[in-house]
Amino acid sequence: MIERMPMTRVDWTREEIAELFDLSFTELVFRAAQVHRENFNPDEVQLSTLLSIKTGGCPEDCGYCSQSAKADTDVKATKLMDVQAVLQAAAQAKDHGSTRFCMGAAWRNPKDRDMPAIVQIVKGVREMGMETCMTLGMLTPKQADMLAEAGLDYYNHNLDTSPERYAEVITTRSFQDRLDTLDNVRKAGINVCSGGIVGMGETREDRVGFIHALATLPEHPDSVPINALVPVKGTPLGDMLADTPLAKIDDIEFVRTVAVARITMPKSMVRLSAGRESMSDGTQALCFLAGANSIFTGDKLLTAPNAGDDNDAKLFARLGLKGMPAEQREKSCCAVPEPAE
Ligand code: SAM
Ligand code: DTB
Ligand code: SF4
Repeated sequence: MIERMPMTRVDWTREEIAELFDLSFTELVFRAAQVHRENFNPDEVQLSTLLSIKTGGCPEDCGYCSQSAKADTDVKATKLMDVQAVLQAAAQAKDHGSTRFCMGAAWRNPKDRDMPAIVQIVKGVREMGMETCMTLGMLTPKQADMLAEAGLDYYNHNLDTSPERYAEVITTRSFQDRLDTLDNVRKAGINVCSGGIVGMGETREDRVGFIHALATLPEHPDSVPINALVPVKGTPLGDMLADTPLAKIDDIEFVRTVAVARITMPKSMVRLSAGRESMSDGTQALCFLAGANSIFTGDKLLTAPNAGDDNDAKLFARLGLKGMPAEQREKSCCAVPEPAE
């Protein structure tokens, strides 16, 4: 396979990233907007739809997640959905204007017996002309190769927070486990989608470390989801935020995080992911100005509520934004490698 060359800086230092965060807000957003328009059409936002194809009962203990078997939430565990039911949902998403269909499973990792159905789903969604993305937990090199062969376009696997905070949020796997799966995905030739969550009571230094970890991967993720924690009652972090409301992230700091992601990873799609449902239109507008250019559409994420198509249509009309055509994204994004010198 041809080696893909990093086309943007992957040698950011923590100090440089901290300095970006420290800029005045107007200067930071101005710089991010400039980088955004040098690489993308700033009026276009990619629309993706999410579907939980296997919900709840997950053996991992991620402190934010409603689907962990260790959390005390209302989420009911289900089996992997039927292939046909998934394809039906994908067709509906396409009718609603989505160009990418993202599927999530509450697994630590897929079992080998799950792989034939997963492969059928990827092939089926691709045949409809949509981009496919999956997030299934940790992958072995062999599983990553199977997904690549089926035609999977993207694999989502988040680093979630800084390496030093990781063990406070999740104890059932390590930061290195995450890096290993990202490596397997990249080596299989699948585009990487990796980001994380802010608003988990972390410090500014953690946010610096989180962006630093992403921006210094051997190659920037093609897509970087920035989630704002959706606090879920019965999860350790949801309960922590309910007890200490002051730990909630400030909107301006959230926009700063988006802006720093845009500046340090100029060619990546920066996705304003979970948390939009409780975000004001003004904050979302600032995120788009600061370089966010992808969202999840619809009323539901995996288990948590999302902003909803009606609200998004109104917001897009107010802001003069439009959906990004799939072929446009292909042209503007780092997913298309340049030949090595
Ligand atoms: N089990 C797989 C995994 O962990 O990689 C895939 C599904 S998991 C739900 C995908 C991502 O959703 C997590 O890495 C996390 O970033 C995000 N997420 C989960 N719960 C969230 C919450 N309550 N608020 C914000 N983001 C959340
Ligand atoms: C990502 O970073 N955000 C999406 C997607 N990848 C799979 C998931 C958000 C989940 C929000 C909580 C929930 O719906 O349970
Ligand atoms: Fe499981 Fe993923 Fe939720 Fe963690 S984030 S508990 S791995 S579904």
